[in-house]
Amino acid sequence: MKTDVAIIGGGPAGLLLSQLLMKAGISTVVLERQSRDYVLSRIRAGVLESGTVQLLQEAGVGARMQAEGIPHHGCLLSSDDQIIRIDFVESCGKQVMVYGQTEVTRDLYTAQDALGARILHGVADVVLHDVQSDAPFVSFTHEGQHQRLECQFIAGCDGFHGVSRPSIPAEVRREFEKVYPFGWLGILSQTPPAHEELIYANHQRGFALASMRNRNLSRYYIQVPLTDKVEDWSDAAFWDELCARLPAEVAKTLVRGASIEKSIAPLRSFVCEPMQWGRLFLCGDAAHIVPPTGAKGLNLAASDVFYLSRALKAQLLQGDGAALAQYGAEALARVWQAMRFSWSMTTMLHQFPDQSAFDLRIQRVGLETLAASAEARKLLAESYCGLPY
Ligand code: RFL
Ligand code: PHB
Repeated sequence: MKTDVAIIGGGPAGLLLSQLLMKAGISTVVLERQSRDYVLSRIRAGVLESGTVQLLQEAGVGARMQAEGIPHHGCLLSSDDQIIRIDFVESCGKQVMVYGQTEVTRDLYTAQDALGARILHGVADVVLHDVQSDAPFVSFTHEGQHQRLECQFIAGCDGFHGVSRPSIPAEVRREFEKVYPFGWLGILSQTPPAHEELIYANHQRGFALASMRNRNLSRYYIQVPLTDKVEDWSDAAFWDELCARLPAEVAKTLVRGASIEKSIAPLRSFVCEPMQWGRLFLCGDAAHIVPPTGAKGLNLAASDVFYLSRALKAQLLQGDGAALAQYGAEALARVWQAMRFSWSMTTMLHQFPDQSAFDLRIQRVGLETLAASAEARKLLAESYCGLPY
């Protein structure tokens, strides 16, 4: 098999890259380890930056998002019963779109099918070869057959546990990591959202987030110790703990229901440098992970794809390799901004096991600054809605 760009991983990064390249007349093959149903059953991100929304529109996958997504003009931060509203439109003239990653992925599959995309599911034993040469290739097993995919470039879009990042030699790679001493227990429930905007709650019992997917589908999270298991948490215990952490007036009217999904995600900040090695280019979670507090994971995958698709088009359509040579540096500059933002939101809003009285005062003054200063709210809004590409 032969293609211009071999894409490892059929999550949002891989599918969006394939879509943008194919629309420009560049051929791709996507190799995905899981089945399509499995990829579509993963409940993950929910907030799209305005740049992500624009990119999805440019990719021709914006119609359902425009019809069914919910534009949000602000969000709330609460600390005990004090509530601070961040007005995105007033602060920075932007907004975000609440539309689930599952739906984005479904729309990408539909659009890729319409373009006749080559997406192979259930592939195993993926190995990258001759990445430093002009003729790289990927070997893999599909439906019991050992196969070879020859290509000009390889995009590593295979998430944090994929094979692409480890294909960069260990002596070249530099990894930066911070693991947080807690996780998020999340549930999805077929109930109306607690509030029309997202609420990020700092509480002495721990952080909580009230989010949503649509007018009758709510997504809630609570901070839990890493030792907790999903089985430890009945639905009733989850609702009680969530209500204890949200502002009282919101908790009073919160509608409880059966959980459709319940899972625990650990929180981590991680960056791999460089993001390119020879003809291999990393995109999305394959190169970096953020704690979800800033809603940046999926959006960073989209901005990587923006830079990489533009650079590959310049190279493959005009023979201009300047942007491709700069891909890693350009993407990493934005990645580190999002790292800092996600870390600062996480440290401001969570309870840490070894937190001192000093740390608590620093947290409190962070929230007080947001309450008092329009400039501080503007900075938060700019990062939350997404820095320009
Ligand atoms: P993905 O979505 O992980 O997709 C990578 C794809 O690569 C496949 N793969 C392989 N394919 C072939 N060969 C191999 N050897 C392979 N190894 C892996 C995988 O099956 C998968 O389909 O990465 P991508 O495309 O970079 O997209 C990134 C986003 O998915 C991610 O940043 C966000 O979902 C992060 N994230 C969240 N972000 C938010 O902004 N808000 C959230 O609420 C939020 N919740 C989450 C999350 C990530 C989670 N993970 C990764 C555990 C909750 C969870 C549980
Ligand atoms: C979500 O709806 O899953 C969500 C929203 C905002 C975040 C994290 C997760 O910061």
